[in-house]
Amino acid sequence: MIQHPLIAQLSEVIRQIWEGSLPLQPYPLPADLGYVEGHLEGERVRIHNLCYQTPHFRKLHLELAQVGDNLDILHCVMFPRTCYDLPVFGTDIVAGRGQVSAAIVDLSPTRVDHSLPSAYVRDLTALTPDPFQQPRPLPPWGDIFSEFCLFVRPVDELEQQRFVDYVGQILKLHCQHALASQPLSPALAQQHQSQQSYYCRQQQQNDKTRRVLERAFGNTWTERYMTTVLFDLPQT
Ligand code: 18B
Repeated sequence: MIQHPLIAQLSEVIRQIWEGSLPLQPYPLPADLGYVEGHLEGERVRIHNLCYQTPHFRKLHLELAQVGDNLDILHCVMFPRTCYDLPVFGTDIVAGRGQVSAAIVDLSPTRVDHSLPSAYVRDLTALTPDPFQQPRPLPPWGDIFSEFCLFVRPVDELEQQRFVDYVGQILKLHCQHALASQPLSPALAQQHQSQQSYYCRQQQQNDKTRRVLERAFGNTWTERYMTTVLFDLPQT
């Protein structure tokens, strides 16, 4: 199956920005989970993972998944080390039969009061993209996202391009802010740790992700995958 062009394009943008702006080190994924293929009762699922860490990020994860010959998924999360006052960057694109049904991107707060650092608020406000025709409502577990969260079904190539451009811009600004970020006090770091844990536990409740994986890999594997590869909790 050919990758949806929007997914191919965004994965290139993410890799280039990471490589161009961050001091990447390898991240050791469980040995059997870098490339996986499953085909239990439903369709065949193939998953490619790319994973790094840096001084500011405990984990940079880009995952490309293909389900049967009609679902194509890009998943990316940048988990900061909890001693920095940095939000969690996350993006997900789900495309089926040539159509993108979901495109989401956010810089999600890790402060206890759910605010973003003022430099982020300033820059994100300045970058506000032109409106999309089909915004989508967030699911109940989506209380983790910021007021800047963009969740849409892009209706045409123009909107797809607008989405990729926007993700590229906020990813660049996030890398710049991260590189300049100084460590927090241990007491504050602990708050960021518990907020980031909440982010992970909420994401683990995404039944749409879970169902796709369960049909190909079964319940036990999926639980392990969602809690160790996709949304593992930060260490204290
Ligand atoms: N996700 N997504 O990453 N998910 O991982 N995703 C779907 O059109 C996968 C993240 C998010 O409306 C759908 O409804 C699989 C991150 C939200 O109830 C499918 C993987 C974010 C929704 C998948 C994956 C995120 C959503 C349904 C592992 C945000 C809407 C598509 C590779 C930062 C949920 C549709 C709802 C939907 C699947 C968000 C099939 C398998 C990091 C909000």
